[in-house]
Amino acid sequence: MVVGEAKLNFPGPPARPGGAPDFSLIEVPEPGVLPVPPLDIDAEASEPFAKGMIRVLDDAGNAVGPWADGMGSLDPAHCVQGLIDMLRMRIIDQRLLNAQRQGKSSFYLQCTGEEAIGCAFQRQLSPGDMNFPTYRQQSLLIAADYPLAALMGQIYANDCDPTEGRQLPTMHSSRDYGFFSISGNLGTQYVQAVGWAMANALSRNGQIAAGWIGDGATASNDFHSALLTASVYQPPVILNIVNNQWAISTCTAIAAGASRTYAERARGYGVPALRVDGNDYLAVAAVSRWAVERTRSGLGPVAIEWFTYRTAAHSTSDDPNAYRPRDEAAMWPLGDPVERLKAHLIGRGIWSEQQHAQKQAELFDEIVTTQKEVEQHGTFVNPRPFSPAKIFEGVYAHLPDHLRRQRQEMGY
Ligand SMILES: Cc1ncc(C[n+]2csc(CCOP(=O)(O)OP(=O)(O)O)c2C)c(N)n1
Ligand SMILES: [Mg+2]
Repeated sequence: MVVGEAKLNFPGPPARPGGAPDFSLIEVPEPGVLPVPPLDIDAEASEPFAKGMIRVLDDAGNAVGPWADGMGSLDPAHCVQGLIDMLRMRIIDQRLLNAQRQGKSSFYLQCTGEEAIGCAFQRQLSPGDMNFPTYRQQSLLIAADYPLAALMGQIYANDCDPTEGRQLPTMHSSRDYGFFSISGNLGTQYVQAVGWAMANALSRNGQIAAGWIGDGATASNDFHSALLTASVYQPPVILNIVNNQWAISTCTAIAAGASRTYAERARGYGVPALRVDGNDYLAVAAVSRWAVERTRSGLGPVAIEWFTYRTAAHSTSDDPNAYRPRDEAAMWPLGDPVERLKAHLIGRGIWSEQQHAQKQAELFDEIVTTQKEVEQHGTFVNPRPFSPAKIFEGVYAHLPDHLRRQRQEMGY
């Protein structure tokens, strides 16, 4: 028997600024290897899916394996729509980042590199289904065709903002577009999604919920209580884990601990779980369609770990060059979701470099035109603030007397 000394483990990232990016510990399985499991798969049988990784697109842009054609995601119109959704998302993120840098808003937060996840997932949902997103799932709104003026108005907190200046920029809210109000307290989305799904199972209306959480936030208690509750009551909920390798400046090894994957952790609660290449639009679309079908058929919850990389800063309040090598994003072994889908479509002859450039220019014009219109309604540079009386609206159906008096004292 080996006798040692007790010591603590302090996980760190594989490389720090000034060092060479190191992804040698990341296993990238061949695409096309894992089968499409039966919809009623249980947690035990889902082990290879939770430990492995479902991938469709190979390095040359070919779609391979049973997930490629089995779920109908190769339909040309669907693929082109996916590329346009992601391009639109990327341009909007860039424009709103620039606007914050120009002092026109207080805050912004991009999802660059993660566009495939929200865009492909949303296209598989139906009206009435409800996402419980974090601040990095604006791509769900893009693929739900949410009005751009409302999305941008929310960032400027002007009168185009449906949340009327009450929420931090990026914390959108839209019942009609299946996007539950974002809570800044991470992890809460998971318990809310499970609770909403339970209520909907009781009323038998056929709608499903989707909870969203980042890798870092899986360390919160809410992650665990939501999974346990889902495992007990079997409500119609898809529990998404977006593993983008970072939680602000904290590397994913801290939240992962000794677990091999986050999908494995979910499986430990008795919830079937799959892990997917989140930078592969076709894999995301196919697995999302499978999960939606399973959940809507009353087969209980399912967890999905989307494996990706946060290419941009955490937010406009963050500088990743302080804690990771400058060129780490460019070295990410699973590539860029836009480039990979584009290469696939060009390879199939249903897209071209010329069409791509033209579409990008069209989208840019459309987005800039809307942005200019929305900015006329007020930004931090030309503020047109809401009346302070707004704080008394939108919370109570009937304003309590003490608040009515306070409003009167304020002169409204
Ligand atoms: C309960 C709670 N704790 C801490 C924070 C502060 N916080 C905001 S974002 C963030 C990192 C979250 O990382 P991750 O869950 O990986 O999501 P990502 O930003 O990578 O999408 C933290 C710690 C918070 N908002 N809520
Ligand atoms: Mg993260």
